[in-house]
Amino acid sequence: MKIYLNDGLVDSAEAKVSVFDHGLLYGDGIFEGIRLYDGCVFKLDAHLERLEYSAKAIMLKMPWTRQQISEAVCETCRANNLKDGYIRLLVTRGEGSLGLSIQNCKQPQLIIIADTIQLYPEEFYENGLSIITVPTRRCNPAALPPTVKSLNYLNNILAKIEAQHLGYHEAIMLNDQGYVAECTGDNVFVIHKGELITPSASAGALKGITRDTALEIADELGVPWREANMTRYDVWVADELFLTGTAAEIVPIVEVDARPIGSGKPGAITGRFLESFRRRVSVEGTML
Ligand code: PXG
Repeated sequence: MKIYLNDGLVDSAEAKVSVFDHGLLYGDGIFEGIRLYDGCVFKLDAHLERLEYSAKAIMLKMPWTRQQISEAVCETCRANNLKDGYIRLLVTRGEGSLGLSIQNCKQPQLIIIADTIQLYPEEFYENGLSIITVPTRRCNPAALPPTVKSLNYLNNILAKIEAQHLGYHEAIMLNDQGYVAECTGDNVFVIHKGELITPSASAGALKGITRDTALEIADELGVPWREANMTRYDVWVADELFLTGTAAEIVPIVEVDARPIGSGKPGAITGRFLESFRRRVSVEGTML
């Protein structure tokens, strides 16, 4: 497998970073997870814009232009003969010293991995997924803005561990005020009385690229939508619920905290969103 490292492709065995890289020492860096569908990179520009915003927020100066990174992503996919897959793009603060100071971090590292993807089984889309709320909370935005897609995913990982210990694949995370923020790697949407509702970024949601696509689909389908604070109660009494994410796409949720959602079967509106999403990925994107 070929990996893109800083300024070109190297063999995966040669793709190495320093043990003094602040990405490793402190989770000091940012990343994107991107999908390749039938030779087209889905919403590449939106992912690279989010990457630039994350970099700006953590004061990491990237020495590459958007065009350079965009070409590097496509080059990595081509070099690995991929038509469908998952692209993990990381930018670390680079090699520094053992202190927190970034003064010695002179050279950010760009890593692009393009591989095949382990998808959720089709059964999750047909029958829906059961999830629970876990105790680990999303970070308070004043501590670390959840809109920054940083390499520090410990709170999401703890939430995932809590869910998996109880036999669940995904979990709802609340923010520090007790409102629903999102799931460990997916955004949350509720459908209630024909209206689509999702937590805002200020409630601790990542501005998901798939989330944005779901809002575009809502406009296309004429489904009214709004961002709002949601309690667990709002989730339990929803008519339909679904999650969005690059890996998951749009997954229907049929049970939360042992309460069936709606009829306990994937909802009809959710089905229309998933259909529209799958149509979009086959016609949109940056061609390799
Ligand atoms: N919230 C969080 C916290 C995420 O990490 C999403 C929402 C969905 O955003 P997109 O842009 O993908 O629609 C994400 C991104 C994994 C994995 O292994 C998933 C994400 C990130 C890292 C790993 O499942 N999802």
